[in-house]
Amino acid sequence: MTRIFSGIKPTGHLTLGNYLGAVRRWAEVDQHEAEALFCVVDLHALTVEHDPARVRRLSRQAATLLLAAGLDPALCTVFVQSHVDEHTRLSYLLECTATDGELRRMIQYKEKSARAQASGESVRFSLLSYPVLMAADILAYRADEVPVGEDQTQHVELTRDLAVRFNQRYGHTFTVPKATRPAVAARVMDLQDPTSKMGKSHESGAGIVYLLDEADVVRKKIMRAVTDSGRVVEYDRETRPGVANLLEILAACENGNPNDLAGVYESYGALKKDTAEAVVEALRPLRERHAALAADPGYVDGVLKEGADRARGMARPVVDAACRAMGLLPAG
Ligand code: AQP
Repeated sequence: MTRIFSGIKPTGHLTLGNYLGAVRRWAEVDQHEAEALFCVVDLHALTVEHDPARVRRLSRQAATLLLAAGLDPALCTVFVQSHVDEHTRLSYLLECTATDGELRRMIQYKEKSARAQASGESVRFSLLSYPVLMAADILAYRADEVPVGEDQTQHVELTRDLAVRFNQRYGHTFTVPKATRPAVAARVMDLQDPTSKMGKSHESGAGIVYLLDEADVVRKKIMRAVTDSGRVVEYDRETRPGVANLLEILAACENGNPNDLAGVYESYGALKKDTAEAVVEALRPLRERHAALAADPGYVDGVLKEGADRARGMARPVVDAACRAMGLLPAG
């Protein structure tokens, strides 16, 4: 059976981008068709300025939202990265496999380090090394597939390179995984700046639909989405990124096709109105289940503990094998 691994960073409140680009497919498809592991990758949230109490809160909230979105602990494994030490053990071994040059080529590193430097902040070493930790997250489970949005493709490529290099040098240890992407909404854009990704850690909330936003807030954000001065509804990501983003969001919510939907609308206003309603409806069941689960944190903690136990049982033999392959003396 195909094994799948994917994760979500508790760097902010989960967004519509996370849902349409990743989580919805985990719940609707992946957990049913594969042996799937889904992880709140809390260690990744430490690579930038953060408030410890907030990371803790957001980690539990992210796990709760994953369950609210439909992940079923009877079908898949849901856990928190820092609860399974094998991720950091393997990460070091892979740091000894990766090169400085290939990590400095990562687009996210270039963008985020430039942003940090521009605002006078120091750049943490972990921002450079975290794609290696992400590789460890995936390789520790010998995952075959990694369902991710477009922004993570380069990191999965790095993971593949490290797996191949390690296997060649030290003997076959890891499965070489591949990234898979959703058909639409692989990259949901910020409603106020449709040339940049809707990211949960971005500062301005006006262009970001959070999964826990009230219905009226969602409507307001979408009705105020930046479009352009044209009038004809056309699907063209290059020349009309704002309209294209709305069409993709609507298509994702209705399992439609953005090109076909473009032909249905005669005004931007009508497109926005239908997109807003489609998003409100898509998020309604999730918000309702979240409210019920949030009232029972003991249940969520129990799911995470069981998930971590199961994940550890899968990762430990793989990481032990990697240690032996690299020349480390077994602990006895
Ligand atoms: N806008 C998006 N459109 C489609 N997919 C997206 N994903 C994230 N944003 C979009 C996918 O959601 C999964 C988890 O994402 P993440 O937690 O790794 O990243 P993030 O939500 O983008 O968080 P940040 O902190 O806001 O991100 P960065 O660090 O990029 O600034 C992934 O599968 C991701 O592809």
